[in-house]
Amino acid sequence: MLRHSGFLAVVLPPLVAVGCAFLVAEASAKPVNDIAVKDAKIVVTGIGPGAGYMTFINRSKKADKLVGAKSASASKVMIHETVEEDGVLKMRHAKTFDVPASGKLVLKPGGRHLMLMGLGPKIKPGTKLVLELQFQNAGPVKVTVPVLSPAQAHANEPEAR
Ligand SMILES: [Cu+2]
Repeated sequence: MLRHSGFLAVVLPPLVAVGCAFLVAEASAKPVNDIAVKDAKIVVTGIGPGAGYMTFINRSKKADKLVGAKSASASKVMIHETVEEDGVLKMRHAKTFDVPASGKLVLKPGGRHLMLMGLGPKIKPGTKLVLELQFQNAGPVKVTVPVLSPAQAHANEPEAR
């Protein structure tokens, strides 16, 4: 019994020290950003560009803007909004998306979204890609986003559950 507790006293302090060092390294590697990205997905059909949908949550009391996006997996990531013209829904290029102060912006089918051009053949349902979003105030935010087929994306929508 005495030997046992002696053993613990010797072994535990180094473990605790290693644990703390690890936590500190983790915290400094991941700075808290004012913009959080939730429910992100890229939908691909196999032909044409992929579409990116997600929710931006602004934790800051200052309004922000998405000013650009890029990915090593796409030749270009465009910022698109959907507008109705003569009863027809059309996509058009938007320069920025506003993210309200202490609020959120939802990118969804039929609304604002990202368009990923020139995705390589490796990007297919079941894979993931890294998207780098550039915000005016919050700076760059990197997210790893799952790639889904339209059927998988539909099954994930809350209203379909
Ligand atoms: Cu589009």
